[in-house]
Amino acid sequence: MKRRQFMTYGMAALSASALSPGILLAESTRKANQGRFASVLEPRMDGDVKEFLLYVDFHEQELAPGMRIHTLAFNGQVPGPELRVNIGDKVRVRFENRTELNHTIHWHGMYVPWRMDGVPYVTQMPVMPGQTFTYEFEAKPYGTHFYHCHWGTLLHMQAGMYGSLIVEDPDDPVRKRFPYQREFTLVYSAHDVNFLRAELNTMLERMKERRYLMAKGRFDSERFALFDTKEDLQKAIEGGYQPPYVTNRRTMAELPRPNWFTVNGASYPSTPNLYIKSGENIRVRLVNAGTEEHYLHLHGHDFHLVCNDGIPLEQPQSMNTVRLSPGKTNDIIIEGTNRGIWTFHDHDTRRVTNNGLYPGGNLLALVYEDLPPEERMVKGMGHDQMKKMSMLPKVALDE
Ligand SMILES: [Cu+2]
Repeated sequence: MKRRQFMTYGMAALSASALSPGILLAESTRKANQGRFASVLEPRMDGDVKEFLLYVDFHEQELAPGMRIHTLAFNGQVPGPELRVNIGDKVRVRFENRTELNHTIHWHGMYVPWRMDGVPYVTQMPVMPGQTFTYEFEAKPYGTHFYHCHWGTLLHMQAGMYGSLIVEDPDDPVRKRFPYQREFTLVYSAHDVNFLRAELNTMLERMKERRYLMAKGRFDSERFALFDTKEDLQKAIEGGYQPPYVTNRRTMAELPRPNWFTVNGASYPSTPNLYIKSGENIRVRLVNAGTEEHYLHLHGHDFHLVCNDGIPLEQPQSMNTVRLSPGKTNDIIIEGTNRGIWTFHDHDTRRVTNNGLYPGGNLLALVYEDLPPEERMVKGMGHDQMKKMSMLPKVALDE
């Protein structure tokens, strides 16, 4: 069997098994699913101030079985932990930079004082390696927002520096209109792994160079001094200086072209699923922290678009596909009106692939928990076949 044929076969098996009702409703799947949402960061109370610690460090993220990449991550996870506060809360975020790169945090959609906005050289100096910066603001406005790094944004965001920020209102207008018990946050992103690898390596190399120059008193935040003479350079090399020649420092000829599409830091089959029961409403908070436009389509239902960029709509709109542009958040309510297993995915199907292979990317399922046992088989497939499917290797992605 040729390699390509094997892969096609492997992916087809994966498609059938990972979204089959029996597997989706298994206790182990449902338990694992809880780990596919960002954990909520608990604040420390300092008087009446909610204090959070966010740090950034390098992290290895598994996008799908067999596919790991290096990322920049808040608190060791991609996305970063979810911050949940009440409207009007006093919030303090101590941000620690544990990497050798510069960063800031921007509070996307929030009415923060302008000095807290996280734009380097505009509202603050970049938070340099080893430094800590404290952000303070009042939690407003209501709704689904997010935070992300604003230094080298194109790289740092797709490298993983983003997380959801939810401002709750005890008198929630959405909950009033559509009472719900369960909610799910889905944070979308897209990654060009070649770009990530090359740019991260280049930046790390530059930082090594800077550190050397800083130790020689040749570099500060305003000046990037090199060597005065060829002899100086030669001497430095003899003394252990590594010139920045290892990676290609030319400007990228084109913008990154993402080949991995993630929801909560993972691609299908590691994407989170949404669980619902007949008659139940669930709230889904959609955040686009990536560079791609997504056309998110739910099978078998219309849903209600209830918030746009966190702002509640006076008149919720019914639809089955929502366009989620970069930087947008949308809240939707799904009513449990059509028992079954339904996919929820980007209808630009280039983004339901992993490195060009379907199925992958931001494909996930809406799963009814009250599906009766007799409906938990794939139609036309016997029990033995199903069992075999679930025993096949989960993924064959390497070429
Ligand atoms: Cu950064």
